[in-house]
Formats: sequence, C-alpha cells, structure tokens
Amino acid sequence: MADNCIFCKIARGEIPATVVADAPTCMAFRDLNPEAPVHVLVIPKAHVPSLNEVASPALFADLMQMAREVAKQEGIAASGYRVVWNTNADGGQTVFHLHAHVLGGRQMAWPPG
Ligand code: DGP
Repeated sequence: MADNCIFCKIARGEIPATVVADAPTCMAFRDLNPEAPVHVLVIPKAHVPSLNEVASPALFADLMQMAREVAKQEGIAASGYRVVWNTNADGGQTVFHLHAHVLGGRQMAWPPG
C-alpha cells in the first residue's frame, strides 16, 4: 500500500467509491468521470504502479476475470465493451496505481485518440 495513492485509499475504504465488485486480490468501482454509460475501474488492492510492474500472472488473471464479470454484471457483455490499460505517459495514465478501464454501453470509436 502506498500512503498517498488515491486508489490505495479507495482500497482501504478511506475515500468513498461506488464499488461494484470485490474479491480478495482486487476490486472494481465506478470511474469518477465516466467516458461511457458504463465506466468501471478494476484495480489490485495491493499497490502496483502500472501494467509494467505486474509480477504475478495470477493477479493479472484475477483482474481480467473481474473485468469480464463486471461487463456481464453491467449488461454489456453481449453488446460489447472495451478493456483499456493506459500505461505511463504516452498511454495516457494519470493515476499510477494499476487499473483496467471497463467501458461500454455505447459504440466505441477506433482508432482511440
Ligand atoms: P488513467 O487516466 O488511465 O490513469 O485513469 C484514471 C481514472 O481514474 C480517470 O478516468 C478518473 C479516475 N479517477 C481519478 N480519481 C478518482 C477517484 O477519486 N475516484 C474514482 N472513482 N475515480 C477516479
């Protein structure tokens, strides 16, 4: 856990968030600034700065499994959705605690901006 990390604070329950899924290693909550009708973030509860630092294949599997479950739970699995891992500066990452964006409920554009 990192003291000043906003997502660590959410994981510890120190900052409120609308949690939609919870598991021993990871959790999911609604994005504060949604870019789509469904916009959920899936995070590890332990502090990992970005995709580059994921050391455990099991943790990665847990995160992907939760992303898929969230899509199903939110009713966008069949219509379609996008899972995005913004990584470091060129990837557009602004919060340096690993998170997967699960986006859906509208047609996604390609290529992304
Ligand atoms: P990224 O740019 O990929 O690092 O995405 C960070 C996302 O985190 C962004 O879509 C907004 C969201 N976010 C930032 N602070 C908070 C917060 O305090 N609560 C919630 N729920 N989401 C946050």
